[in-house]
Amino acid sequence: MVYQIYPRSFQDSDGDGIGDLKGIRARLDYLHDLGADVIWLCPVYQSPNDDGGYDISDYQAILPEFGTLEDFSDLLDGLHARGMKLIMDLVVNHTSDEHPWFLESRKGRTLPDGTLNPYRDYYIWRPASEDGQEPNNWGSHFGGSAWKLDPERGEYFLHLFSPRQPDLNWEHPEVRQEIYRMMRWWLDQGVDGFRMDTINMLSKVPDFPDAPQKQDERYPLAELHFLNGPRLLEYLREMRREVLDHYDVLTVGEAPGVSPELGAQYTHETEGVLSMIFQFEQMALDKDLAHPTPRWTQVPWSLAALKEVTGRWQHVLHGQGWNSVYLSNHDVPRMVSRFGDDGEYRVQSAKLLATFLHTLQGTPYIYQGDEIGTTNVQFRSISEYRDVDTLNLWREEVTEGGGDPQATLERIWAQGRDNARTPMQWDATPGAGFTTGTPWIGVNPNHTTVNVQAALADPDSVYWYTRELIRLRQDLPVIVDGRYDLLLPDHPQLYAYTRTTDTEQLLVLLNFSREPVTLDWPAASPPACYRLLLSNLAATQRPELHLTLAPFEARVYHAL
Ligand code: TEU
Repeated sequence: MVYQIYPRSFQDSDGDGIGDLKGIRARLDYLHDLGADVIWLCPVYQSPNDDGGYDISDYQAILPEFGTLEDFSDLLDGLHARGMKLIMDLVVNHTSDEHPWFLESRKGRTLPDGTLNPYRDYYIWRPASEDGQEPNNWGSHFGGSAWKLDPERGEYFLHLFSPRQPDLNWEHPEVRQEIYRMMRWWLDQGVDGFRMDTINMLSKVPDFPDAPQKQDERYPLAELHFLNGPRLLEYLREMRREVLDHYDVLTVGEAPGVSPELGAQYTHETEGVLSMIFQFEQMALDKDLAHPTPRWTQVPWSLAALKEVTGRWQHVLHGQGWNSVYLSNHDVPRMVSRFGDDGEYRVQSAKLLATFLHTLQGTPYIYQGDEIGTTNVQFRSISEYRDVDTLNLWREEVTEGGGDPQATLERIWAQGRDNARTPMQWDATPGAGFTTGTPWIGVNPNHTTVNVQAALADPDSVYWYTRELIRLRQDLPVIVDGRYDLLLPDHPQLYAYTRTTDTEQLLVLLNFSREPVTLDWPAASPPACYRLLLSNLAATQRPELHLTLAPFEARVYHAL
């Protein structure tokens, strides 16, 4: 299991309201007890923090708010001493606009003394279009054009994310070598791998054509022209040859817009370029892809679509590549609020989602706080939000667009990235045990009841159930190796599947609804062969032929 830490929100050790490396170190026993094998640490590098540290100005320095390189190596030692590993966030599609490479690059093609600027091609520069506009119609992920005119250089630079995150020019061999040097440096410090941010955006279609427009979008997202681009595999193979092959590393690439077939190719055990990828299909289930504006409009997701997406990835990667299994991270709403029920059935549905994640084929990921069923937050005022994407949306729609503030706020409540970034809820004290000072972003008011201390004290909590699932996966090879087969494909409430090897079978029954489900025994073998391994409710040990599953009930049976 990989446990994801968003350091700014995990644990503050010095009362400045910002989580830090010493804070994480103080919680290593908690992570170890839960059963984390690997920690994925979101960026801790030097950064102006325009985008939560995904805008790096020095790849080989730690942001002072988080600590020092010494604190980092203490953390690494503490993890290794407990048999855990650490993967760093590798953000190399772009840097901060305060990175020295960018400061040099914007000086122009030639320097005042007439020599060629060695950094001139480190970023993607283009002149204005013939009519004096941006070079093309590409939009940024965070709204608006993906191009910004730099007054110093007199040209536009590409930024697929914020204007403070200029895209590096991977076509330039020296840029690639700089990145490989930096990666080797971290691996030589003892880190165990990388989570690679937006890794399939590195190669852009060279002539930068306009993107097709949906609706009346002024600046469409040009995924067609920058996802899985023409030279991507070449770059990743080179990275593997120059860096990764020389170390024992785990890599997971963030890769929206990848099909299972491509995913199998990227993660193939011998021919692949990465250990795993994060695919995004289940993250799109509640989005209306045909109508991208207004941004963050949520539509109901369907269980049929979840089954379809999951099944495709489970089948195509089986024996070919390796899945990463996740329903949440620092960019998306809390999984229990999005795919479960964060009211009456919070505990039950959080356990059901955990059952799903920990019984599929692939490596399960836990985002900090999901192990106690942390929920979305509803701040009353935009002034309480911190995320650049959220604040841009507000500016576009409300401040500049004159739209209805309440309507935008409600979409932020449902979809905003700050849902995942409120401080870790350790206890019921005013700072939630996260800080003794003023937290950089508000604590979710429900921390008085939803917190680690309460979860540890309650044998029926999401925490203890998740821990049991983690142990189960370690004990049962069928969870790692078994083939996935869907049962009752058309059932509107129940998600039922088996995992099968030559010697074992697992049967998973998940009632993804607020209504009870009654059914006949769905699997081939008679119930007597099956032993109930786990349930999020007190279920019968000897399953009957007719089953009734309560709302959000999950059961895992095992047959030898
Ligand atoms: O996210 C990039 C990414 O692929 C998603 O933001 C995706 O584009 C979006 O959800 C689609 O709607 C990574 C980081 O995880 C994120 O925190 C950063 O802001 C971003 O890259 C830029 O570095």
